[in-house]
Amino acid sequence: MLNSEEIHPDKVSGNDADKHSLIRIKRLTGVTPLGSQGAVLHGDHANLAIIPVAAGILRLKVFFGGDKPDLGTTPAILPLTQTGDIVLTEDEASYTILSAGLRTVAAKSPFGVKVYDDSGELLADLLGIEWNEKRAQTALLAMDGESHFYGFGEKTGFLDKKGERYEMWNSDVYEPHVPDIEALYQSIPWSIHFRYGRPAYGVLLDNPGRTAFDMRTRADRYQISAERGALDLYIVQGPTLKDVVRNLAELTGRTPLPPKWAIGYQQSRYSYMNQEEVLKVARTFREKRIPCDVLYLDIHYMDEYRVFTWDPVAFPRPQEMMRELESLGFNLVPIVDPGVKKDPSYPVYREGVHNGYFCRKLEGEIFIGPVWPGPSAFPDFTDDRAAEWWGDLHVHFTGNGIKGIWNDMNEPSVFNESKTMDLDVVHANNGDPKTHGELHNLYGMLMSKATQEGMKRHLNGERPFVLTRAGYAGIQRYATVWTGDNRSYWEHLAMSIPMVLNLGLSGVAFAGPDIGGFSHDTTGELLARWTQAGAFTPFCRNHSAIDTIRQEPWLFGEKVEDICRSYIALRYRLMPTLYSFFYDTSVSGLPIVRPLLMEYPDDASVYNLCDQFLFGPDLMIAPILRPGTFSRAVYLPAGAWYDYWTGERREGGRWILANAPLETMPMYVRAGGILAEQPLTMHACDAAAQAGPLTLTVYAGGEGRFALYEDDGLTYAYEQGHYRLRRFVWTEDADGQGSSLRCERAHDGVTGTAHGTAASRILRIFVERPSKAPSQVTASGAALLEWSYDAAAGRFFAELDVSEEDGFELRLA
Ligand code: MIG
Repeated sequence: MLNSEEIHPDKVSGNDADKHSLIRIKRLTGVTPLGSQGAVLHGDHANLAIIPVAAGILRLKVFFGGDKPDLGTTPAILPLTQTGDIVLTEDEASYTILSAGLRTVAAKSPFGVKVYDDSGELLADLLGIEWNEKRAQTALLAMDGESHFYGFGEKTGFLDKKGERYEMWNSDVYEPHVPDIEALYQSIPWSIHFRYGRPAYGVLLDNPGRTAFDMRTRADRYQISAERGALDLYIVQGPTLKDVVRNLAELTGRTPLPPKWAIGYQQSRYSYMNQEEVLKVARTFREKRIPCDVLYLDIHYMDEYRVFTWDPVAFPRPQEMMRELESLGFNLVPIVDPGVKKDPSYPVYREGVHNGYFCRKLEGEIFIGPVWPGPSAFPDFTDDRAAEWWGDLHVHFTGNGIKGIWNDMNEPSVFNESKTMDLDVVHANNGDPKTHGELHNLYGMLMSKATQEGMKRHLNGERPFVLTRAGYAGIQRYATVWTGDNRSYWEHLAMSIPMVLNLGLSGVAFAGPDIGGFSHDTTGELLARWTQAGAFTPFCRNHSAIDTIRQEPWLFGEKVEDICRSYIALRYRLMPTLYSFFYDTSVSGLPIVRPLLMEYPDDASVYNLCDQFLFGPDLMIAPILRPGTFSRAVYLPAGAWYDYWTGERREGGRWILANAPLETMPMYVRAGGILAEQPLTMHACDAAAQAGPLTLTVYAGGEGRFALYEDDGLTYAYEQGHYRLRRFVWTEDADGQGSSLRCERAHDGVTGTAHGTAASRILRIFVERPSKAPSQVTASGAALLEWSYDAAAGRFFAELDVSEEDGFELRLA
């Protein structure tokens, strides 16, 4: 414990900037064109390469000495090929580079770079580049009183990061979810600069060493700095927030479609201690009819924490356990840490040493650091040979029917003073050796990449699931992210929302916190409220720490159990909607859960609103975030909204007071919203869900769009076109006399039931509050089996047989 001595006046040091003399580019002295790649601007002390890499994406890389920059990237960046011409011109005061979507003007003296979009609006305004004698470099970018900041991956605090400073250095700090923590498990060096009425843009710093984003120190500029290695920036054009995030996806990729079971509810505990306990938890879920898809094995399943082993006493017959789990419809996801026990009789260690797969010092000595198994070696995932070896070790799991892996401690976390690997370890890096200090933030992502690719090699065409704690930009291509060791605090329930929203704005759509909280003891009320909110985070897992109260949903009395059951069930009923959102993010890169600002970028009141969020574009989730609280203020943006529970119509553009007894989490659907539901099942891949009728609910009062995506939920057959995409469009006649729901089959590659989706399906359609009581209802392209209108509720219902049709139109008049 610290006491007040911590703030002793003698301890307060001066500002770092005073201690170092800073050098900066003052003026430009010349230019070297790089042909179709871009150009190099020569400064008085350093050079700046300006490389348009894709439409609307500009790379700016500072380098010292020579004419040619090293244009290699980290694996975060996808291979991009610039299209279109680059035109370089010079006048007395500046150099101008025209490229697809952008105009970049570099002023000669004093030096500065302004990046404009093709409508002539100023995006990034780079005021300067400076560095100290150790060549720690900083880019200074203009901001003003109207600036707001988003992104930064996994960070604590509120949605808008203005006035904050963050470090990017993957860190395992226990219980780190406090506002002043600057570095967490994930490092996504990415900021979005947003101002109302101005085009938004983002900046990615592709440097996996220690970097920082400072929106705190100066009022008129924000600073992006790299302690070592290159200042390698990507300016990403908007103009809207959505465009910025879509363009980021061009650069760092999208979340591939997960297996459907991985988007179901998941239950974990540090640890389920033995085989019998695992099965008991599984059976209890089924007995209690609480839907659940996945159970987790934390570190106790291993033989003295040796990775790729089973504890022979606690887990004597894993195959038998897996068979029962499978028959109950569960998947099992075991934890895999990177540390390999230093034990000369342990095959994994021996193989790793023998083949040179472990991280080493320059002199050849293997880096050994203490983690759970005691002194351990760490695979060098920067070496493709080692990564492939590691990936193939997972046959240990796939051979037992395991399809998902949980990567923990992969910052990497080491139980020593620096809390991580020695910085002078030299990673092989496929022939381009670099120190751990230079590559630190890549370690976790490369572990998950090796894991995902290895699992994929051994799953016979099924999609693997990988969950990770550490990551870098691009992690979404390989793994789902959970936010690490939060606590069972109401404050952490509240904080999990902006955290997941900013992860989504950083390219990581598939993320979520430990529902109920990891450390500290939850209460029934907290678990009920957290499960309500958690039912709508893309990743939905209840997890808790050793030595805390157990946290399965049935342990806090009937009322809490009922609440957990009904919200988890709601997630399962909405599975067609959720899965379609996962499809959408896999092609667009847009997040599944969104801050209101993303959908209402002109609304001045939502720039930091993060105690409510949108699930997809139309469904507003307003969780209760405090104990003993049974109502809350909810902001409804302009337009009409429907109370999900009562159907009551509310006018937006205002705050309302929502009623929220413990069993109710306020939810609202935008007028024009369309939600797809299926019959309740106990796990996501249950065939009953595919066979049962699909229900679409249209909330009238505005134009609506929804794309329904279906496939087998399990394999890569969709890559060969075995999926079905239907676009629903709801329109209303201007005179209020009629409306229609059109369905267009955008893709119909599913043939028969072979790929999991039956070709013929009954569609049940509800329309909440059509503008008038329909008297004439017709369908073309589908058989109208029946229809009715409940005048009291203002609800229209129709049942259609949409088998074998290219599309249909349902018309209400
Ligand atoms: O706390 O493996 O964040 O989810 O249960 C140290 C045990 C190690 C940290 C993870 C947590 C997991 C725990 N691990």
